[in-house]
Amino acid sequence: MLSGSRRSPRALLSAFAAISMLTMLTPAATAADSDPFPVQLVRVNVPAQADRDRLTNLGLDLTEHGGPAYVEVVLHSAADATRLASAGFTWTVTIPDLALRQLRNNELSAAYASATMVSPLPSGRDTYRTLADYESDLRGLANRNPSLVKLVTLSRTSLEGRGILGVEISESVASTTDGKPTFLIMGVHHAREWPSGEHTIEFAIDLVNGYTSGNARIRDLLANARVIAVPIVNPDGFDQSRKWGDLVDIREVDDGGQVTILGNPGNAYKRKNCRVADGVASTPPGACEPTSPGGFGIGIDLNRNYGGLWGGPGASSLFADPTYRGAAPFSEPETQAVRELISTRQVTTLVTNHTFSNLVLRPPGIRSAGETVDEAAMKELGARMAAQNGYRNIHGWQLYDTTGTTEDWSYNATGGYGYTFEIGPNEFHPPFPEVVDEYLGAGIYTGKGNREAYLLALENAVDTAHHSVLSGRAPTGAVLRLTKEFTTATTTGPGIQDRLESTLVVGKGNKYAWHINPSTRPEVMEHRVRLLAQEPSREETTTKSAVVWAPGDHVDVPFTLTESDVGAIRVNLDWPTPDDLDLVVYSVNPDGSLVEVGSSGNFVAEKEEALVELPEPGNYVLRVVNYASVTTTFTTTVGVYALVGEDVFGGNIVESYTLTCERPDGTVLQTAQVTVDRGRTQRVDLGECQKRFR
Ligand code: 0X9
Ligand code: ZN
Repeated sequence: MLSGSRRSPRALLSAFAAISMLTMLTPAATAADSDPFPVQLVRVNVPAQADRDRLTNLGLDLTEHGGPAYVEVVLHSAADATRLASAGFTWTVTIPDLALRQLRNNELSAAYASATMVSPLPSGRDTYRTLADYESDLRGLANRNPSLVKLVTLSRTSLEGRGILGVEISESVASTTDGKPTFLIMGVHHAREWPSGEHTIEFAIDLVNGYTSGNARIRDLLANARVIAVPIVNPDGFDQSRKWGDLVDIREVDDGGQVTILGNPGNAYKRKNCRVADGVASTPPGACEPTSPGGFGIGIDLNRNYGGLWGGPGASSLFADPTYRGAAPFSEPETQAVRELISTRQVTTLVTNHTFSNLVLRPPGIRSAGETVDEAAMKELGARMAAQNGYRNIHGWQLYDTTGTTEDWSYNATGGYGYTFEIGPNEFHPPFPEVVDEYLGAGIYTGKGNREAYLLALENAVDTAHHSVLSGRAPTGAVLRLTKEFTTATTTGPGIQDRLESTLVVGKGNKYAWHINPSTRPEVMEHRVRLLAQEPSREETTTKSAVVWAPGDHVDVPFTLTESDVGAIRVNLDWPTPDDLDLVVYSVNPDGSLVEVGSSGNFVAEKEEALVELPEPGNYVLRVVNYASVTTTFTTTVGVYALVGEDVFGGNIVESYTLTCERPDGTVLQTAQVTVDRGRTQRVDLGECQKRFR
């Protein structure tokens, strides 16, 4: 038990570290005889962006954990190591044996559980849930709170026939007339990322507890929003990973007192779903059990299977690869289920939880897509969330390109803000105390953590500055239906047909208010598919050395853009010390005055990069500001990127919804085309409908 101590669970954890060290020091055979290669986590050196891109294309199991010059990768077999070495990469080992690590983590989790009666989590739990635990907790929450919580069963079942379950939470949850915006939070697209499910369900329980106990902030949020929490998007994969996570804890002690691990990690580190082969519609019993080291080959990477930009960089076309994108966009029932959920609700903000690397990621997922039209607002919310958990606030692509991810589709198709959280510093499913600390915050984040970050995301979902509202007069009892059909661009293939359709029943008083996403999609608003070339057509590098300066001083580097019709210039700033320089890009007016056209993102301990889209030919100044650095040398590199791809919207930069007003039997009484911008309320009175409705 915590015995009233205010020590964080992680402090408790270190008390048990000594115990686990004994286990670690005991020489141990760790893998099945047939494959002596221990599944391991390694840190691969990628000094340049080109190396990073090359690594992304090797088909290895990349983690989201990386830094300026490395990416961490799971090696599942000797063949993986050979693949890496043959491509000329070097690496250091971070976790030499993930099976041993699993064993140690299980011990630490068990020690925490036996020392804890009730954890400080909203549920009080002190161990990772199994799939059955998730199901009974979700059902229990709904059963105990019928006016506040509704069980949600997504429209498709998994390949092994499991339901994909969630809860919807809102004051008067059964109402069909309130027009509230939806906040969606999800976990476990990737089987092994257990904390992502825990945080999702704990947030749901937190909201229910807060509402029930009269927390004013939470009551206000649930009066104005619907929250949908889907902790396990990939139930088949999770069930394998969670089960093998326990099974790996099979060991025996030989005569010499040495510990031998009998199992390899099995599917404990499985990532994908349980599709056994493309076109095989369901997974026979047992077919998802591990057949290769780590059980890794089977399945589709659900976070590469969404339609947006599907089939592009950062996703594999090979079935056995960890980031296999699937046979077609939305080929998997799990992503179809999420698609249908988002397409039928007005999800104004979503968080999709993953592990690990302490990141808050925002669109776009691919570097060549430039910046989104909502960059300023999404960066700002990202920064506020990151201030709660200490994570870095960056774009999805900043560690490696990805396509076909959840927000690649959801943000582009609906305009709802979307974030990927990469929870935790070191590993996919750490000892349980870390789950507690990441949720509630520890150290300087005590009382904040992901709990507070999610609350900020939920506040954003209800903030009318960030979505749109339709309101007006319409007959009580009529069904309002809002639809939009369009083609979502994929990278490979002709694109997919999307249809958004949601409904609202008009409540008392012959009036309605409906919180929705803006009618014009972000990329249309920005008048593009504006894709930049992958490689620069020209690069100009300038190195300054023997710079004498103090914090606050700056050095200007001139640059002239001679080319016209350029897609973007990308300015990178590099220097040898791990401290902070800033970068601002100005264009120079004919009279010599400067206009700021770009600046680097404010991420800590990262090298700086600024993007100037559609730059005019002319003179520029790259201003290097010594924010807090001891370096006396730095290098600027300007890449000139051509515009590739065409403007598929044909100059049309406004999209509308079709709004119909119907009798409950579906008879359409009035149809209107409705255009509404983000941050605006549009009045639409449905007088014709009112006249004909009875
Ligand atoms: O690669 C992924 O799918 C995510 N990382 S993980 O280690 N959890 O697998 C990161 C996706 C980030 N990119 C976007 N969301 N665009
Ligand atoms: Zn993930």
